[in-house]
Amino acid sequence: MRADELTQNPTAALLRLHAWIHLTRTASNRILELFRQGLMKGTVTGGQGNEGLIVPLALLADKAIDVISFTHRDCGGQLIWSRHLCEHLNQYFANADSPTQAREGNVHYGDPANRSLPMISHLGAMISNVAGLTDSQRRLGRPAVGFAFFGDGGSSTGDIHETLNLASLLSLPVVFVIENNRYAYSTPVSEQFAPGTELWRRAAGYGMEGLALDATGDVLATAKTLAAVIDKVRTTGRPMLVEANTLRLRGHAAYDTCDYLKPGENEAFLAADPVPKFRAQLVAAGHEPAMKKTEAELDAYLEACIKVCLAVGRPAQSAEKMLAEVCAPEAPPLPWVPSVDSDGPAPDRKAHVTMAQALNKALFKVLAERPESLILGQDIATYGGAFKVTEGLLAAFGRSRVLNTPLAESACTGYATGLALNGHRPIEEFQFADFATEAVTQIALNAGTYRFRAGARVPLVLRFPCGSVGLGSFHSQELEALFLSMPGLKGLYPSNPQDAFNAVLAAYEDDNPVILFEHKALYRRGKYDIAWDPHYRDVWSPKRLRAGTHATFVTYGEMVHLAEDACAYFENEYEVSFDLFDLRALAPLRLEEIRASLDRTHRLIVLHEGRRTHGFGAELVARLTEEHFFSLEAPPLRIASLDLPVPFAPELEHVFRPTKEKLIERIADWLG
Ligand SMILES: Cc1ncc(C[n+]2csc(CCOP(=O)(O)OP(=O)(O)O)c2C)c(N)n1
Ligand SMILES: [Mg+2]
Repeated sequence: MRADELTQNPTAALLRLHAWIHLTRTASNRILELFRQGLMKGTVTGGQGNEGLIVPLALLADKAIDVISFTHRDCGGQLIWSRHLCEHLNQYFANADSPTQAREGNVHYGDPANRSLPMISHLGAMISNVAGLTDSQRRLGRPAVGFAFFGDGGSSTGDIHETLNLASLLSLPVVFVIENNRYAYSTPVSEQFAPGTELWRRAAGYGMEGLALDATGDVLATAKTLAAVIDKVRTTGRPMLVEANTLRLRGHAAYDTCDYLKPGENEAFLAADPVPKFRAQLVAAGHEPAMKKTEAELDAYLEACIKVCLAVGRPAQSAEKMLAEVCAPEAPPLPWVPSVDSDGPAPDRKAHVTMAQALNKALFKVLAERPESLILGQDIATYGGAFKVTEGLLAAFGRSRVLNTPLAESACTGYATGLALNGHRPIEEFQFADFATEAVTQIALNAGTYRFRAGARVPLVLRFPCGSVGLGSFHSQELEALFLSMPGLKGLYPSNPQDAFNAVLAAYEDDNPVILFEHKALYRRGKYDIAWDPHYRDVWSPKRLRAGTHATFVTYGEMVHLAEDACAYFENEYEVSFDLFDLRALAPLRLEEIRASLDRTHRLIVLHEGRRTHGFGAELVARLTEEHFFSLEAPPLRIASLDLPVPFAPELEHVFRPTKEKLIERIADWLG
């Protein structure tokens, strides 16, 4: 619906609004009935009372370019944006034709290919994705507007603050809409904000325009206000915050007893219901015959769709298919210039660099050769990053490709995810891996699960400077076990400059979120030659560094160097040799070569820097021994850090983590 239709042909516009509002309300009511009949699983959170907002807004959005993510109150918007009413119903039935292949329930679906992003339960999480995808559209030259919704309850989350600030800072044309129905589940606004709080006024604090509108009143007036907002945001490119007064007529969800409502409150809600008011207004204007005809047609259509969807079978129970679709399939290699630099083919050219410089070279190469790339993070632009890995990139590629970000790891990761969903390929630097815990929801629950939930690709590289170098608990974490226990995330952990260079290219061209673990002690651990390596993708497999017979020794990251020293020691002193493997890729794990080694050596040593309990080594030992148990000649040796927060003083850190001396001692004991 074009904005000018509201004034030039108001009758047609009113009848169209009425048709969608009627379908939305009846579909929502029927879904609730079907749920109560036990035909739908999970839960149902109705949008009854929100139609006066979401229907005009979704009709006015430009569905060819705009970006949106609906909430659990936005049934009307889902119907307008989706391909067919049956798609919506199939999702609720969680049947074989569900748009999420029945992997997600009720409102948790969208159409990422058409820029409708499926919500996750975590309130507030989606709005940064909308901001990112909208920016992606703008970068591609499309005058898109984003629409991001959250409730009065969701407005208290940190993601909301982070994203409003980010959107204003970066001038992202997003309409942020607060659906204020005065309750968060059972909690009234009086227990959410200080008295007198008007949420839309927060806009001023972010340097954006804000306004309040009553979406329970005159639908045409609401539509005109929204049309003006959309036009302004599209033209100015600036975000806006709209607080809409809405209603939640059926409680929080189907199971809600609503006994927390004050006497008379429900009656007051029903009296304010925009749907009968709008209908009465149209009847008074003489439109009843036309409306009745449309209503009858839509009611019959809804029932026909329900019948069709009820006949669809249950989803196939294939573990293989689900497992195969957690990650996007392997993407074809990108046409890199065969050189460590980008100034023409020079496969033989070498560079003598530290690992930090190797990473810098790889990032330079990506930015120079791949127009869809950009990098973001704290202090990465002018300053060149806390570890100077991004030095010089701003000068070469400018601020739109090399972005300093505010301290907002969650929103920045959500923003990067939104960019990635639309074909951009962001590389995000976390100043220290530790701060990635601020973005666990965005990384692990959102970006990592998009593929499984919605078939979307999220090519995203997350750089984690990790490991202990005398900086204590909050600048030293080894987070591979935390993140890689979540499905959908890949992880590379290079131990030297060449692998680090290769890992950037391999991670970059992957269609999934890839965490690049960069041990800080390796950044400047000496200079080595790096060269163009046509087999750069081999970093996804372990590399055998030493051949030996006594045991298979598996490690990664900085520990590779301790292991090398220990292996040399045992070879020199005891004539005991080990098959030493640098794992390089932590997820997915490719253990074939290591298994073959274990078949020869029958003994296993696993070493890593992270804590022992629930550490990554536990998974390695379990996987490698469950198949080789009866051929093992010794219990596996697992060496890791103590189960402590990382202590600060060098003497204490020395006690905490594996050292060369401790390693030799443990292996010597084990050898007996
Ligand atoms: C971050 C987060 N915390 C808790 C919940 C559980 N929860 C689901 S809906 C809800 C209330 C939401 O209220 P509001 O944002 O006002 O939206 P409404 O349901 O009123 O439309 C809560 C607490 C959640 N989904 N996300
Ligand atoms: Mg609410």
